[in-house]
Amino acid sequence: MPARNPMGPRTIALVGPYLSGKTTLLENILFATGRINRLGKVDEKNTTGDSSAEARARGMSVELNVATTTFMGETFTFLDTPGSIEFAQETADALQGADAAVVVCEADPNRAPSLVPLFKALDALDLPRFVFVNKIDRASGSISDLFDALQANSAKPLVLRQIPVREGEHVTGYIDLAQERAYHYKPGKESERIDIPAGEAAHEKAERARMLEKLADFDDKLMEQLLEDVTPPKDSVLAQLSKDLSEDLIAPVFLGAADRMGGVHRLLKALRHETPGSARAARNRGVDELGEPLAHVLKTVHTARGGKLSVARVLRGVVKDGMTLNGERVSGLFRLLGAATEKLDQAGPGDVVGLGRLEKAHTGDTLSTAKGEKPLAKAPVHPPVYALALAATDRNDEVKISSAMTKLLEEDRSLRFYHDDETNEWILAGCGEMHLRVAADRLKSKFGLQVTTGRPHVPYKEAIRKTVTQPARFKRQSGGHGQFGDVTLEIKPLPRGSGFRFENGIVGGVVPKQFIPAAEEGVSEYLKRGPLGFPLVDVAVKLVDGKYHDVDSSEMSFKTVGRMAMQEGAPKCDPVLLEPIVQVEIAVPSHYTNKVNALVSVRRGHILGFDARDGWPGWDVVTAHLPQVETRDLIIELRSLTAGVGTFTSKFDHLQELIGRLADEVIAARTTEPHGLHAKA
Ligand SMILES: Nc1nc2c(ncn2[C@@H]2O[C@H](COP(=O)(O)OP(=O)(O)O)[C@@H](O)[C@H]2O)c(=O)[nH]1
Ligand SMILES: [Mg+2]
Repeated sequence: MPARNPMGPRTIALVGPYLSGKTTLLENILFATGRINRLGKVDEKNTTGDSSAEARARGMSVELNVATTTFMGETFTFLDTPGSIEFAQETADALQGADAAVVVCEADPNRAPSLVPLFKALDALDLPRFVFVNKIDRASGSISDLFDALQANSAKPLVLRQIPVREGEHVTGYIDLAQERAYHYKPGKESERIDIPAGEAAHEKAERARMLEKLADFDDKLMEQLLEDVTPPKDSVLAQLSKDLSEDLIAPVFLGAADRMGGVHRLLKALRHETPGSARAARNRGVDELGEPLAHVLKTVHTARGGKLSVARVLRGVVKDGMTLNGERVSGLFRLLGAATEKLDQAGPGDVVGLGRLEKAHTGDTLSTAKGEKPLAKAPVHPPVYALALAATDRNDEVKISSAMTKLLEEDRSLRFYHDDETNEWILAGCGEMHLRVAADRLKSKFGLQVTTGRPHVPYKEAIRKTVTQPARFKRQSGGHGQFGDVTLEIKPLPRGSGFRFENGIVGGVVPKQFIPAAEEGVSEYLKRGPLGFPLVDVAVKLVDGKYHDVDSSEMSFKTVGRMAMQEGAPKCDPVLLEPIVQVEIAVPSHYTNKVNALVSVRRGHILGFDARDGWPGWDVVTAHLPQVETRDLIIELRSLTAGVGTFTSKFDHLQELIGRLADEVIAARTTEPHGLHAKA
């Protein structure tokens, strides 16, 4: 019998804070649907998801897990996303390929605010969502308090679909409000139907009425029925629930205990009945119905065996192994189960598959057999908030590291790797310390390359505060013809931001024209490292006098004497350290704004103002000037102050004098430090 599958294959993203139980839910779904026959546990490090060394070592997801299964004859691909904000790019890129999301959260009202950024991301994508309140076995408070906390953090109206059944302290099952049936959880199995416990009947009626009232907001007929006290037929209630979900008007809330398969079958049935087909996602992404085969890349992996795999969702037509997409031949087409792959011949609309060896394809790319296909929108790239300086442990590995990095950057759009010319360091930047540590670990596990990491240097500069006139003579007589140069320089401070200015004040040809650029070059060379050990800026140097020798003077001797005059003169000019100040914009929920103000002042910052965050009701943006050195670990403190949701962006603003103990420390560190990496972070 052919499978009933009017919607085609569907894709469900499992999203939510880390540790809420997404990977556990995926494992239980795969077991419940017969895709795997051994149920793993995250704590025992044997789940289908999180199979990479980096995820196993941390006991948490650090990348997307993709698994395709079938439930009651219909194909579903689950995208188990990492919950940590540091890996949010994976999540954002994956969401581009979803028909719906299951927001997995813990049964704890205090944690509800951490869902806000996620709900907002789903709103922006117009992505239908189910809320799955997990770990209900541990819930102690009332379900309505929990529901109210969730609703307070979701712009989308939520509809509670189940209430818990308790035995003593423990939640052991649920009542389905649409069906008005009660079930008892059975670990590892589908829940068992029971009678609605007598003590819960009144609660059930009250919550069901609340559910129907919400639905009535979107349906006049239901509203009339409720006003006239007519009980609406169950079928029409269910139909209404699917319609409202697929139009993204409401989000149903289900309960469960993923680790014992509680609520998993109920959730699967809801996904099967209520998730819209891939046609909606294709339409939403602007894919025309007619045209050549088209797929959207959700993730890029360089597998351990060396091959590149592009995880892509087919949105139109049939993609076949061996077909040419964007000018490259698909070499292998796979159905995915975590790290395992199974070869397929082809994939149709809605399918999520791995495509082998498309070397030019990147995450977010639109693949097609047609030339000049209009590219679909990519998820925005998360800005970097944390950086590490990176050096090869073995210098011979440098070239290999940069080519391995190219691959890691292809896998993760929020990673950046670049050379900072000011501090002469290679910088790895991204979304947090763990994000970067995982990248460094991957260099080792995937490519066998070891690196040393440290805190990046801050590009301090220095300036002078006094004008000095300094003569210098360079004379060397070493048989044959010697070297001779003589200059007098006036070294003068300039206002902040002026940079370096060289003036020629020579009259009467005491220094011949052709030697003057050479003297300037000597001065410039000196400026790279001033008296305190940092680049010297905001200075005017005027060549006011000099002497030359017909035979012995050369460009070389004037370059040398230019540098010598600076070496002798600059230390007498009252040098001062300059520290870079950046302008930061810190975004937090407004009840944290006071904490941010305190944080800014502790970090020697200066508040410039604050404003409501555009498009984020209840959030503020604090604008401030902060010393750059204070932003190196700002994100760590900011996240710990704001339950993980605070973010910031920064850009260079100006240089500012730094004096006293802090300046002494910076100067001492500079003069003792070997070149390159220092102070391990
Ligand atoms: N008590 C309880 N623990 C659970 C439940 N689901 C998951 N866990 C545990 O929660 C932890 C985090 O689970 P995991 O699936 O890795 O969460 P993820 O970060 O959302 O993928 C693991 O120790 C799980 O065993 C549940 O329903 N009840
Ligand atoms: Mg996980």
